[in-house]
Amino acid sequence: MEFELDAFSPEILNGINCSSLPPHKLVLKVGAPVMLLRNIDQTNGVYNGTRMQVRRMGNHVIECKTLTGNKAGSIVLIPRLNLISNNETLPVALSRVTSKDGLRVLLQDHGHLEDNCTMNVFENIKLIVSEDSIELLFNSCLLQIDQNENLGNIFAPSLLTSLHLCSDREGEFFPGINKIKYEGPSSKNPLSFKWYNAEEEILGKKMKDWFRFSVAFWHTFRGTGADPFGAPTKHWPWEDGTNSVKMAKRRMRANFEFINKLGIDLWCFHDRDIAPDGESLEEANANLDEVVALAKELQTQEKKKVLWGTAQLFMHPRYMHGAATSSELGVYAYAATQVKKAMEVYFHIIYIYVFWGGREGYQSLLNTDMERELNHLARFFEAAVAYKKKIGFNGTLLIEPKPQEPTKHQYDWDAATTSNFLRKYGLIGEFKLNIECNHATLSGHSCHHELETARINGLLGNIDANTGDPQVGWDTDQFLVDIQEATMIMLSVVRNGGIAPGGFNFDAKLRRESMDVEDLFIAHIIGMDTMARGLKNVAKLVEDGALAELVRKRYQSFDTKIGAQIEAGKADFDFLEKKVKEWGEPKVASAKQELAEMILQSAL
Ligand code: XUL
Ligand code: CO
Repeated sequence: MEFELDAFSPEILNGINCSSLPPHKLVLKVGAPVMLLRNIDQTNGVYNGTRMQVRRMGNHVIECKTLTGNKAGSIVLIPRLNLISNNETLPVALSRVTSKDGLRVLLQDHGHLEDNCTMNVFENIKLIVSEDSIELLFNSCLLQIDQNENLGNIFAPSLLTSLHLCSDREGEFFPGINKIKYEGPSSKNPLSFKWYNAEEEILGKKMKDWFRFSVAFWHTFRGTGADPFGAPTKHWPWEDGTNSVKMAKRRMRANFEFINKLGIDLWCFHDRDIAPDGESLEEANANLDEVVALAKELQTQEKKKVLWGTAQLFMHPRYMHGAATSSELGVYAYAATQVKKAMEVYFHIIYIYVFWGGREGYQSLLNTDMERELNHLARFFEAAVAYKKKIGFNGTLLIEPKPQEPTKHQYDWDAATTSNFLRKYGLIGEFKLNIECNHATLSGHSCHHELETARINGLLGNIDANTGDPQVGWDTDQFLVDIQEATMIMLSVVRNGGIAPGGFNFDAKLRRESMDVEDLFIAHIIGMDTMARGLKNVAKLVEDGALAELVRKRYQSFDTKIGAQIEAGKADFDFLEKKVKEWGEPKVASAKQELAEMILQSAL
């Protein structure tokens, strides 16, 4: 019999057109009456048997007017879905699901499923079982499964026997990855440090104390790999696709395991990336309280601390015109309230509070009162200083300059602009700067330039260690892997005598195409190794002394009595004119730039 059935080719079967079967090919025209053969949205009257009239044909949907049912006369969109799954094991019933109400799952052996477990049913489907619910994640959308429903549409029972059971990730998030150790430059193990040796002493300080490395929570734990042209690429195994407080807490545990395994003691975050925003300020604050309480507990237990924390004043649409520089008074007040809450709850867990003004700037000067906005920004910072003092928070306040992106022009353009702003408004003693390397290059400077500008103004507070791509003009936030750049950065840090209580925060993300959990480790390892090489190179330069000598010699004409008079501001123009007449044409020495470059290279 089977053999005989096989003898009919699909072409012949498709050609059968009889009254009891729907035709193989349905040609629709505008105005044609049709009947739906599947349940799409029963509550809205779009179900198996609904008669409709076609109004318009789109590439992906058909617009129809319903003729029968409880919502007759309404306009509905019917998706033109392919009913045949191209994943052989993916049940057709599931592939048809367009809303969570439409899903039915037969949990034949639910008795065997442990509570609090997550199962990867397929690549894009996860089943999460907890005490009071069973949830299904389908392409990261949460579908709640009602166990009491009549199990009509079926998940093939055989699938359940092949489910891979795993824990709810309250324990180990990075199984198989041990604590990263220093193995030296000859090691070929990607999960080892080749240069960063935490306890090794360089120029009188342990490496770990020069760097005070930190993991940026937003990139490492909230980065999805999405870009303006493409969907998320990262699906970390501990994520359940929700933005719940429960998920936020699990992610926090993952963060502590991650920094522990990397041998890092610090991390950085925004309020809204550690805890979900809420429908109201009260709800958002309650979420933050709950997650921070866990972070505090874990910090104490693991002896970790936050390098810097901040409030996210750029993501929510309310901040579209700015936060402290918004044209709307209510937004200014909301931003103040958010910073106030952040300061209160971070108080005991952070070293530094950072202000980054992604929306503090303008898109057009035609509709902008720049003077007023800058005055508002200064008032906002003054109020933050006052509040910090009021509550007795004695951490450092930093401003992180960035010239643009997302705003066309950001007021904290670069280190020089920001220090001028601080001076103008009498805030210079209250704030320092958080220099980010990719922001430096966006402003047309090198990171070394920005660090030197901050350093000579006594404003170097912290470094957001990352880099851009020389061929790309935006903030790509890559892990810094250029040994020469790292050496220049460390020249400034060593000249500054270190940056504690600041440190090096990896404000850097994996490339979109790197999606393995292991990549998170590798990226931080190479970032840490690169900075360690930079430090070691600076130690060589310091011991060698040739570069410092070159610079000293270059200015030696000022190491004289008259040079000292000039530097002390005691040489007026009449005096200098008298000297020029006495000396005649000055001799000018070579700048020795290539020699300086040769000396630097000998240390790399
Ligand atoms: C944006 C940036 C931010 C800040 C914190 O370019 O660097 O992540 O570091 O808001
Ligand atoms: Co940054």
